[in-house]
Amino acid sequence: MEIIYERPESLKDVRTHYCAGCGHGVVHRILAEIVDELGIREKTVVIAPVGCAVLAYDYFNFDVCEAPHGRTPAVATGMKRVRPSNVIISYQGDGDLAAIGMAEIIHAANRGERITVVFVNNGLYGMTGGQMAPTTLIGQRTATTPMGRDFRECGQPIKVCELLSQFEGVVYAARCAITGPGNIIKGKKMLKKALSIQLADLGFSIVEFLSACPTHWKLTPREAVQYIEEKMVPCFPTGVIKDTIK
Ligand SMILES: Cc1ncc(C[n+]2csc(CCOP(=O)(O)OP(=O)(O)O)c2C)c(N)n1
Repeated sequence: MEIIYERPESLKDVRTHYCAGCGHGVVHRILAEIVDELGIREKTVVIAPVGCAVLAYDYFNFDVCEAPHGRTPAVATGMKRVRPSNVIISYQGDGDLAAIGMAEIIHAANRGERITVVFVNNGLYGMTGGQMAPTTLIGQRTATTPMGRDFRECGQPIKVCELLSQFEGVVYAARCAITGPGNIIKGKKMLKKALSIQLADLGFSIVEFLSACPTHWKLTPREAVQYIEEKMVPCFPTGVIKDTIK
């Protein structure tokens, strides 16, 4: 019999708390598949954020460590330096990474910490009720920008991968959109490369996932995918932004 579907060993057989259409579940699945494929389950540690992925330890079948809001790069740094043969993944939302944790990520990237960052960008604070994040689009309505984000009041959306690419310590930065099987497979390839870079001890790597939050975008899951393609991708172009290991 040909097996066409199997749950990765790195993913527990439990229901998640994620809303219908949320991208976190897809990112978990991709990451679990890669960890299985690379045979690194016994040495992988995800540093989980404060945000909707806070319960990641319930879903991954490998070690997960919790960090205060925005501080996963600091915890990841400590763990990687103490246990360099482990694979350390800093898993972060956009509020976590680009708002409260911006200083952490900038300095970890600048130091070229040998960690991999999984950056799930859904354009707002999901867990706390859909407030504006640094990545919120101009004109996007959120709980704290009910009239839409205004540049003069709130600045422009911050392009994290482009920003971090300026640091020499960053060897790989790429962005993909969770908008269908083709793009999800592209994202998986990016993340596999990022983790391979860490395994080869080459430097800091980050993969950004443009990810839906139908609940706070007030869209159906299908409309949310369209929103990513039509609104997010023009602002946050997908593809490899920096790759020094070609
Ligand atoms: C020090 C601190 N400040 C604020 C909060 C409240 N808080 C919890 S999650 C969150 C935002 C999470 O948004 P994001 O990182 O974008 O992740 P998402 O939930 O969208 O996946 C905030 C502000 C907190 N837990 N700790």
